[in-house]
Amino acid sequence: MNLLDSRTVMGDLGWIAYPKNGWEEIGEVDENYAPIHTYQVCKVMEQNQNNWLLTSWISNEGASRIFIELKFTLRDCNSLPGGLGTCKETFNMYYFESDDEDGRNIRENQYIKIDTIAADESFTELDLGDRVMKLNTEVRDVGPLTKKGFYLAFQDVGACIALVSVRVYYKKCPSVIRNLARFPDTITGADSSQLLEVSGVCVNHSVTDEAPKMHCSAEGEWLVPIGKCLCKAGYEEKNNTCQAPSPVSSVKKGKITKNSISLSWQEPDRPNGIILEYEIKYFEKDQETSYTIIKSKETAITADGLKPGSAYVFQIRARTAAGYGGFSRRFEFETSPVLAASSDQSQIPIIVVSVTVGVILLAVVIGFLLSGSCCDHGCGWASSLRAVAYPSLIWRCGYSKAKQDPEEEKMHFHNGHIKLPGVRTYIDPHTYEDPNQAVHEFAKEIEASCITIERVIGAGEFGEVCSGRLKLQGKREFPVAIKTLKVGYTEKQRRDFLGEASIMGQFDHPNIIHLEGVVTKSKPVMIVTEYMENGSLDTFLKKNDGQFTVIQLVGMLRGIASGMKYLSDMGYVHRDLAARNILINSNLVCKVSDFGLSRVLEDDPEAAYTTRGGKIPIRWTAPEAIAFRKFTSASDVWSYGIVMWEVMSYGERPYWEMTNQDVIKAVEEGYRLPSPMDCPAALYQLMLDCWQKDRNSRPKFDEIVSMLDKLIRNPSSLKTLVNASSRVSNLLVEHSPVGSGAYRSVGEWLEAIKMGRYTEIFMENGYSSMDSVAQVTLEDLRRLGVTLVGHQKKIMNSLQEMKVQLVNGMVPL
Ligand code: ACK
Repeated sequence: MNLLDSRTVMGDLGWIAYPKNGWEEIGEVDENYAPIHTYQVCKVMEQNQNNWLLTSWISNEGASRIFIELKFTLRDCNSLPGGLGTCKETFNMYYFESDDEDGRNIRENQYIKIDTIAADESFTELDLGDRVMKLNTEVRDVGPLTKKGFYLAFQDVGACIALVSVRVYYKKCPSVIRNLARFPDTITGADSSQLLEVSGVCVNHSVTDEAPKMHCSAEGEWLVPIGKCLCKAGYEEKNNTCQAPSPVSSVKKGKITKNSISLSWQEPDRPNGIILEYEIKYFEKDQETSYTIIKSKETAITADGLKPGSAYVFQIRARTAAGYGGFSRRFEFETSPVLAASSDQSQIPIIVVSVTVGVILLAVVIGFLLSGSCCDHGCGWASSLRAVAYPSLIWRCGYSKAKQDPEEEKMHFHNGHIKLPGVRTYIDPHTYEDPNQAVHEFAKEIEASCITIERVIGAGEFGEVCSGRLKLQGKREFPVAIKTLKVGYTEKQRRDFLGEASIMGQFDHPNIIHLEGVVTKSKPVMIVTEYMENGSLDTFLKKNDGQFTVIQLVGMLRGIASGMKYLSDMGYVHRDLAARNILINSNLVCKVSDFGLSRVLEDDPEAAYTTRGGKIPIRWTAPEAIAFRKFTSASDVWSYGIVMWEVMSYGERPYWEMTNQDVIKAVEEGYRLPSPMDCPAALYQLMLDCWQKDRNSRPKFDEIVSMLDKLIRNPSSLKTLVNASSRVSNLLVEHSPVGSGAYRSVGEWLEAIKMGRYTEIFMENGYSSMDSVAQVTLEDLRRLGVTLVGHQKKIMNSLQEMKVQLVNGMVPL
């Protein structure tokens, strides 16, 4: 946000030059006759110059850190005949804070110096002949500011300068909507490393799921989104807003008997998405406190078990992916009176051709009628009869929820009470008799024609992984990832492949990969998920070695911990948590994925799992899970510690090239991975906590999330790094690249720290032996062209570490 831009001021700038014959404004105009406010001074031949140019008062509009961009040209003193003695090639910039414009007359010595400004490029008379203008741009920042505004001043002490433009601005994180929460325009903090925590406000028709927050960086970027809002029941998420499916407007009665009423209706006029199911609420007229809810995927139901000759009120609402729409108006229908109806047998279609078939059908109907009240009375003989009649149906009693039909479920309420299943827990698809039913319980079926496959992005366990686009009815096309099942699969492979979708489909969290649906009715069988632009985290970090701020890395770790907290709350143990199984999107949001290996955590806290012949990822797995297959959320926490280490070391392989057997032995003997380079001490401590031998002493995921939140809120707590000597003391096995013995060559050393790209430059500049390398300074690195700060740090830390090890007598250099 500009506070001043001298190029856009049409009239007088109102700046004052002192003395009057120092800085002078050149009255130039541009091609539109707008004034160009250029000030120049060129008293290079005269001694003791002290020329001031004072700006008018500039309001800081509440910003506490402001930036000043200067554009200027400067004459090269060497090109000035005879001027060398007095000629200068710099000028000074100052500021003075004041709440109002009264500060104008303060003395120059009350101004505070911001910096000496030098030119990157100066020009000579020759350049001018060729009309080459060498315009310099310099930016400085000032803060924290405590008053309402300030003046700037430019002091010339004998240079030949033309100040072409002055732009004063502050940075802000522009208002955005993220995860359905609106974050306001936020002026960045006063400190250049400060992150401001900003709370978001849920957009209309949405409610808080987890309090939405983001962090505004000093650079004006939003970082580390936390929490989210969800559209209220009946509203659907569309372009960062929530709009509801419209209510069902037309309901027709069908067949009516003394105990049942059949209804049908039409889809709402504006479904605003795909209708997943309908909810039909009904109750006996004037008995609203005791009602029944039926859920149906069809646009027709039969409400049975009703009283004869009684009026019933019905209301229907539709559900899309975002939730329920509003209920329809009330529709009232009446059952037939007792005398008017013949009997319940009237419902049995008389299509039987033999007495035997008729008897079976009758048994089915009796079973069906009795089942409506089964859960009210316990699951006695009625359910076993039902089980005989419908052997493939899942029959779940115990919480007032009965499946009447795969497409329909019914719940009874009294005085607003229903015995709901309690806390939502993960259901192991293996508990389903028919795995196909599990898939369709938790995953939407998508028609293959809605998917456009664009390109292959990788190979999965069961077939190719592609990127593409999904166009659902009433929704905009959006990018997706598509996992395919290769042709010629066995039934077991199909089941295992779709098993992942049955697991993923049960989760709904911003840090868990989101399942869009499955294609099972045509070939190839596919699993469609949200698209994560940056792919898997380990590859992404390796590709971007040293490129992120610590806060960005902690933001990634926070996301993973939050996703894992959600999974552990659901009683789900991942068992294969590793950076390769985390996906990262273009906003650097990390999501847990790969639910292939995982198993449910049963109610019994002592329950342990056996791997059904599956491989255990040794380097990521807790010792008790390796030794006696005790997989719990606490063993996931161990793996999380390894993921932290992978993230902080930009995708380094845990325990490097040690063999699995050596890793198991070292860990068992109490050895742990050393801190990654440049790792904040607080983060390394957290890793060590995750790697406690006693699994009960490890932090829980909710504690990890809170700890990371605290660090994000207070970034200065991340400034204390694990120092090189304490890193060395943790090197209990010889596995660090720099600790792995004397390097035979500079090339070998640079390769080991993944800086091999600089080998040639080192050699060309005379750093051909490890002895000469030991003398390298940061200045030398810059001179050699190692400009990336991350790379400079990596090389300097490695050198420092080698020196410490030398002192400790650990490694001969
Ligand atoms: O590192 P990558 O690019 O990210 O390569 C692997 C590859 O497919 C095989 O798993 C990529 N991948 C998997 N799921 C997704 C997804 N949802 N979005 C983007 N890339 C994905 C993964």
